[in-house]
Amino acid sequence: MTTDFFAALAQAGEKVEKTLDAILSALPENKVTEAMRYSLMSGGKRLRPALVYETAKLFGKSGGNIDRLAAAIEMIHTYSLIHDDLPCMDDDDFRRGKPSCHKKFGEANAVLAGDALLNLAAETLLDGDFSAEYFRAAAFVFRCSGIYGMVGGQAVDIDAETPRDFETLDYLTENKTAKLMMASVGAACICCGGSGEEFNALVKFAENFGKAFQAADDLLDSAQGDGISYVKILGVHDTKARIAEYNILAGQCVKIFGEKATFFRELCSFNSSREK
Ligand code: GRG
Repeated sequence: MTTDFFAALAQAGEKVEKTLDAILSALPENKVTEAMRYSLMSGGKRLRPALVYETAKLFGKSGGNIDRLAAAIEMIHTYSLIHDDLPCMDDDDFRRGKPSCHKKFGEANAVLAGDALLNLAAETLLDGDFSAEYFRAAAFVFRCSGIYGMVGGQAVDIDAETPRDFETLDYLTENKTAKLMMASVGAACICCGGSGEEFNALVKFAENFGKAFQAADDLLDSAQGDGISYVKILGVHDTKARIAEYNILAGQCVKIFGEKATFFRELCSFNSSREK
């Protein structure tokens, strides 16, 4: 990866944190808002905001609506992590090396913090400068994060009767993990007036990148738990081969953007070598 790649990632992090901080500062002070801040500002990689900002850059765009998209998607991502860590889901005591939200604030506050973040994501987007494109972009974000997307994937994941085969793994990875990345590039593309061809290319990139991302996550997670994972179904060797295949497919998707898509290509290399 080049220094430009890391600079772009850091810049996306700074920008989204500025927006998030401004939104959080206006909230009333209580245990739930403390829990929201704790989870939102605790060292996430900010990959989804980076996908939003870098997509906008492909079209030479930036501005308030793009900031809102990046912040809203990071809120949805954070709510999903808070709820996923709860005892009734994955039951994780730690997140990003710190006590998970419910361990620090108790289960009731963690449930409400997640709920409030999802709601705040909607409020943030509804606060935007509306155009027909912006409306379609916001609708795409919520389509990708609900039962047709992230929640739908999680529903299959937690169902003990789900067949433990590759087809199921592929379905739930596309929904649970990739859909929010597809939302990031797709919504930004719509917002910036991208063509249908550009939208399809970016969303397909994010689908392949998201699958590679989940497979890399499974390789990093030595615990593996009870759920379904690439390593359990394919083994370590074939999981690595899959990641390489997804990276190639992802790279092909963004070819139409030529040199401008360097960030997207480097993101795939970053994923293959990441340690967290
Ligand atoms: C509870 C509705 C609901 C959904 C939960 C996203 C999710 C579905 C569960 C989280 C656990 C998990 C393994 C999700 C897959 C996606 C993933 C690898 C998330 C972690 O994303 P990163 O690495 O997180 O971008 P950071 O910490 O960098 O923000």
